[in-house]
Amino acid sequence: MPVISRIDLRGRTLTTAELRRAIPRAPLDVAAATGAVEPILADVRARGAAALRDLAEKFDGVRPTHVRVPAAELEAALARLDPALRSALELAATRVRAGHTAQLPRATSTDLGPGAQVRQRWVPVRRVGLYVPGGLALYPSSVVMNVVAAQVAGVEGLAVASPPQRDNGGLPDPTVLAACALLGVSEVYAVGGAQAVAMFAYGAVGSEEADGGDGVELCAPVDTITGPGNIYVAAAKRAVRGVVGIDSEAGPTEIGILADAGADPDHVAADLVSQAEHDPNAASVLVTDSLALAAAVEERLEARAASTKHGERVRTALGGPQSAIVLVDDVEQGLAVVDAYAAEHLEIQTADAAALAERVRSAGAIFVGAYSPVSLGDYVAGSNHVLPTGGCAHFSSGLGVMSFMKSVQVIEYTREALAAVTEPLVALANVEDLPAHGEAAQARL
Ligand code: HSO
Ligand code: ZN
Repeated sequence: MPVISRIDLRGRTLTTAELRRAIPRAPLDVAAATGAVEPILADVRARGAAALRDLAEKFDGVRPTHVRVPAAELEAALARLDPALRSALELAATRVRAGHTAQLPRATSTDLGPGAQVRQRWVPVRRVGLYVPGGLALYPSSVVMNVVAAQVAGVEGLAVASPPQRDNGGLPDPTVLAACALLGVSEVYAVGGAQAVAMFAYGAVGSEEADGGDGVELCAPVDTITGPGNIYVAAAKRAVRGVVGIDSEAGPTEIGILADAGADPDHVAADLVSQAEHDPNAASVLVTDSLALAAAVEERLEARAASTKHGERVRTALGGPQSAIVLVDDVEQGLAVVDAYAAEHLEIQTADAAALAERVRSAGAIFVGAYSPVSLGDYVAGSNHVLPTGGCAHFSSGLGVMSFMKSVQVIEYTREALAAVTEPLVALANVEDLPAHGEAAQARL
């Protein structure tokens, strides 16, 4: 069996819908988990910390003494953090902070005539809950991406929840604790899964001495919940959406690479493999007009899959229907294919890569040229690695300061400015059979 399959689009003229279906995606059935999470949400809502302890025992195999991690434990975790890892996290945070500060939106003010003004100002949400998964998908770098974006947005209250670990005395993973402490996050909970989403959405009161006692507010409700998680976390976020804001639902991770004959096949293969090591369902897609490159990449994929640490996972991901080498007539057709695919990550390794990148409408993030691999963006580029998957890049953006901000419009007119538009205002009010609307303006004149 070849390590990756081929899809041949050469000589074909495809409709928009055919183009969008040209590269298959694994279906993600979040709704299937709804039934399982509803009783959990209800339990946490009704019983607060007592439910959180019971659910930890059931799902994480440990009953945490402290639902909220004591400050001393955060400090201890930071003190034990490997110095090289600490400076790597600091570099990541510094670059992400710089990249995100530049995203801050400016207030606008529009004069619509003498004395007629409409303004728009941007405000951060008051309080954010960040979920950090345990297990295979435990990424300290994701803590940096979420926390720094919220901090730069100006969010005042930032709480983190991560599952209690049996081998860490019922506390979350020590690297997560250390990353929180490093970033100045002091409100951390040993709560996992759908329970964490419920706690953030509804808040929770204490139940034992360690929580401050029965009836004492252990965790206040948040305004926005972000962070990745398994299908139960996704289903729980979907269920509380509307009570709180959520970031987009994360599906399996994806890389699309648009490359021509000039690309280095070993670098292309390395990047396809690096995405595939995340998950057996990860998608690695190469789009190229060069048969020679396709063949060379296949050979390099074989070699890299054989030698890399997570070779089995990589083989499963590369061999799945969601991964492929797509052959196209030319770079122009390739551009249409990657734009229709709307990959979470898109690399462009062609002549004139920067000019091509400008023409892409849909991708979570674009990595331009030979020296911008996706793993750079995963960690230390200064961009955010929380990006839309599953084609959501057609209509949504990656995580950034705007994920934690909202705008308020401010309207201020003088008497004369109101008088100048009262006639059309009344006309619109009357046609909608809402004459009191018109009267509200006329009464002032
Ligand atoms: N490529 C992942 C992010 C990540 N990679 C975290 C390593 N750690 C999804 O964007
Ligand atoms: Zn990655």
